[in-house]
Amino acid sequence: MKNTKNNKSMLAPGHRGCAGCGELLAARTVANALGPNTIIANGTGCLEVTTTPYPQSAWRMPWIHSLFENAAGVASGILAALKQQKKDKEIKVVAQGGDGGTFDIGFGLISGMWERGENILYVCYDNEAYANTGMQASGATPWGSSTTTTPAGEGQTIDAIGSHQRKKDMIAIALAHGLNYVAQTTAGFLSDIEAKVKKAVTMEGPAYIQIMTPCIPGWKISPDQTLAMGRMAAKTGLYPQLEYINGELVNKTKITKPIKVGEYLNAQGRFKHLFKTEQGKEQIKYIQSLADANIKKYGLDK
Ligand SMILES: Cc1ncc(C[n+]2csc(CCOP(=O)(O)OP(=O)(O)O)c2C)c(N)n1
Ligand SMILES: [Mg+2]
Repeated sequence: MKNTKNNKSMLAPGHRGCAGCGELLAARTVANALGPNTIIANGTGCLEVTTTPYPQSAWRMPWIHSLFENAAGVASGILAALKQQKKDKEIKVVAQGGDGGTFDIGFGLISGMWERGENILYVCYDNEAYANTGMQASGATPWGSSTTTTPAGEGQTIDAIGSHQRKKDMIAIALAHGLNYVAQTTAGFLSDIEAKVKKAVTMEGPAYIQIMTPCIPGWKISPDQTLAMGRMAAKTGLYPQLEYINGELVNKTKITKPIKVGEYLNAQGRFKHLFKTEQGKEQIKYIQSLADANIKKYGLDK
């Protein structure tokens, strides 16, 4: 067995995340890419709850949790204090949280932090629902997903398909704030996460990285499917790997042979109901049209 004392990972093993958790895998990759001269402000959610059961912490770096909604506000305060001490050039401030904390509940403070142009990296771990409290739908929940607040049902009403709200386009919202660095990737590509974090910290001003992180119980997948789901999400076109610098799309990972969304959806329990009814099958066609639109919008086939 590995001696954990010699394990230099910034996020130690032995935390309470589910086996195969995409969020923990991505967070460890982010933390290792950031290194020790970093202070992280974390919103409430699975990432916080599983890594810091009081009085323990799995973080081998300065890390603070205050409330669900205020990771960005806490990060702004930390940066102000570092500036006062003239340490803001040597220590990187990072705020992070889940999709609920980012797309919905913490959004006001994130928008303010971006508006102020502060030199803070924000990382969103997007498992497409409020996972920590039992998988309620968030602004990041995709069309057709069954969650505890949008449960799939019987019959022909639109409610039977699960969520029938479009996923909020946070990448476009981040770009609209004029951020210098905006990127998207998934937990299926750990070296891509690492490269994007390392790039983001070289940029002056606010930066945003959004990482799709498959959730074992919430997506009703097995622990060995995390990487495959992350990769498939990108390769369908539903969750492309993108990198914007100064508002320009400078990097996109090409999709030469797109995977059909049906293959991706059928692998997950949260979409299983769509395959059982005619109405559901219509939704699969609609979800395919969303993936196709992304491929066109970002020129992923070129
Ligand atoms: C103001 C406030 N509202 C609700 C909660 C309850 N709550 C804690 S964690 C959580 C879900 C977090 O979801 P997300 O941000 O997507 O992170 P995940 O757990 O999915 O990683 C909720 C609703 C809270 N702690 N504070
Ligand atoms: Mg979530």
